[in-house]
Amino acid sequence: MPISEKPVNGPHVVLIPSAGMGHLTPFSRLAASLSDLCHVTIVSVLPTVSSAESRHLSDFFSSYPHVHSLQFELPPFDSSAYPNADPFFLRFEGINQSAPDLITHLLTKSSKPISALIIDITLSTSVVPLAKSFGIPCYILFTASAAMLSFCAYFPTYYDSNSGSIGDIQIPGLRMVPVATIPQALHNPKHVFTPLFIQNGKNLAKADGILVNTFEALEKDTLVALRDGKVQPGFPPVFAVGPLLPVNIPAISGASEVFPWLDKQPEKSVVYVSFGSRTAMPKEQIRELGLGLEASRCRFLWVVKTTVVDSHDNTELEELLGEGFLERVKDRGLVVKGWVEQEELLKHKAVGGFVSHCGWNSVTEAALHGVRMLVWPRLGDQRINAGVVARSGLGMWMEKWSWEGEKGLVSADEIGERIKEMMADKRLMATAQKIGEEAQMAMRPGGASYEGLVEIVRRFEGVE
Ligand code: UPG
Repeated sequence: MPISEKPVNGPHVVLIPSAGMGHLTPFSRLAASLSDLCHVTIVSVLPTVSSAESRHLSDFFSSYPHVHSLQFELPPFDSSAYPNADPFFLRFEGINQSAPDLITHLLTKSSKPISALIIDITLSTSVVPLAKSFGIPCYILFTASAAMLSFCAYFPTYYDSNSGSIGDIQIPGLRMVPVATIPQALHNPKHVFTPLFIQNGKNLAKADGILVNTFEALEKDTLVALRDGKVQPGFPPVFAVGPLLPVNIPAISGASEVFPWLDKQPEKSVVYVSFGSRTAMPKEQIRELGLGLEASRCRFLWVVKTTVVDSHDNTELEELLGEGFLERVKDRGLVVKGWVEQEELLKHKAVGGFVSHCGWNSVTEAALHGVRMLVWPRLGDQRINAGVVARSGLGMWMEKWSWEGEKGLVSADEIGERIKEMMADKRLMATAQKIGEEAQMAMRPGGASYEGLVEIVRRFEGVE
């Protein structure tokens, strides 16, 4: 069925995203695509952690009025047991603790019987068993790479058989994940994230199916190993449904100077620099990055972020970047704080390279538009994602560059040299363009990811 023809009847799928734009963005993209094939409800857990999430939800529901919104006010959560914990990790834990109330609320308020749930991986600990107890099929939308999915699937087995100590991990049927690549939090058994991650990994295997925001051409070997049960015997069916296409919502009023500036730059000349929605670098490293961009002599558009939660960010650019920096680079660099329309920006003809923290949405957006990358992972799944970028030829990964919690600065000279190298590398540019064509093809009718989505809706129909 063409994705543009809206069915009058059809199954009803309820999406439960988790906290942070990195998780909400792929869920709203999936909701938009599915809403052409079936009835869709999105559960919003309120209040959101960041302002970006709150704006995104309100814009999304205004632009997609046929997607039903169901709000759930999260009961107060006592976080005193986790001093200094990341606010997004705390929210994952908070939602899990309130999951029975959330599901009861959903069953009471839902306007139509529920054919299936699609939930975020961070909620699988609590929601997969609850869904089973109510007889509702439960799928997971995995918002990171299939490589990270293979790691999540195997990690609990590894952890239990090594009594919690961590070294290099050989994923069965796939490759070695070096200890330095493993998400920081997992090195500490007492970290709020560690038991949650292990439980989520165990419950992943009990879901009715896993949707991954990736595509066959990018991660074929990993998808095959997961489907063949090599990584984890008896693993549920895995559907590659990406790169999920952007939603059509009005631009958030953020840095308004960006597009007029880009319009004036030569084709493929601009390096776009951004570390996602929630990754803040130490101030000294931000200064080195600025000096590195200056030393590269490339044109650049840099989105600076100093805090994990956007509403806490009050630092002035001049103070952050050092006196005179903005004046010195003004002819070829634009530095902004706040939200930019990244997906639109990556599509712009002036953008020729992307320096990124390797959040998976950023990778899929660069892939969709065939933009080469220089990746500097900072935390969590990002080094595992970086492996995908490097293996596929979409970009360069500087494996020795620092990662959150490690000492030492990456110098301005080194940053400048690598940026020049990326922008001069014609082979990298050609490979990225080819990946872009494959990504676009995957999402067209007949393409593997598009057909994956159609197949999932057929499964929902079977249980309606
Ligand atoms: N974005 C904008 N404008 C901005 C900043 C971000 O549009 O100014 C968008 C961006 O286009 C993307 C999303 O926000 O769609 C950010 O997602 P991502 O690139 O994945 O980064 P994070 O926000 O850091 O994502 C979190 C984790 C990351 C993980 C991802 C998916 O930090 O490691 O891969 O979630 O699970």
